[in-house]
Amino acid sequence: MAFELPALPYAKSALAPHGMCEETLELHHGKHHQAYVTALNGFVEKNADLQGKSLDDIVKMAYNKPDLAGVFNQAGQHWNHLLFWPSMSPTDGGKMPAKLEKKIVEDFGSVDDFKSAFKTAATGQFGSGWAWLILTPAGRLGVTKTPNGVNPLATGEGKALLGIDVWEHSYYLDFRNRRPDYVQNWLDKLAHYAHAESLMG
Ligand code: MN3
Repeated sequence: MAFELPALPYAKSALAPHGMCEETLELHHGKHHQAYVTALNGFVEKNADLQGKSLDDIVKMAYNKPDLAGVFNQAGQHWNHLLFWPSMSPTDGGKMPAKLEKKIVEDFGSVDDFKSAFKTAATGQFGSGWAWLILTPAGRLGVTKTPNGVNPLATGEGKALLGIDVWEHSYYLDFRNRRPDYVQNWLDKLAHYAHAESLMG
């Protein structure tokens, strides 16, 4: 069973009023994410060890394995984008639901402190990568950043609840080189906190 590119959970133009234009989503979802899926399927076709494995299993088995570095990059990026698309919402972007807010206040002090920590991680990731809101194995919320295609499933840091793509392809058409503005806008207008809350369990 080959891996597939899922449809976006909203129209390609739906995020434009909130700072992510249709062309960004057209290229990012239709070209970049599709390319990761296509390349991953190419690796699986040629490697019997990968066949029949779930995406989670491939991410975990390929992480930090030099002979599977190419596989990891594609599998990791497919996994990351599967969380990225529902991490944004055209209708609920920026709206903080009560249960998540309570937990954020417990673990970060305030919503502003959480946003500040997340922004520091997302802007501090040198080069391409991701920043994440995670639920640690100890049951606390945390913020972490990862390079390239790495994610919290691979590192074992925790369960990813929300993920922002800080590769330049994610923001260059809308914000050019201004990554801090992209991240701030994302937290305030795009981030789908209700989806993050639904993953807390
Ligand atoms: Mn991307």
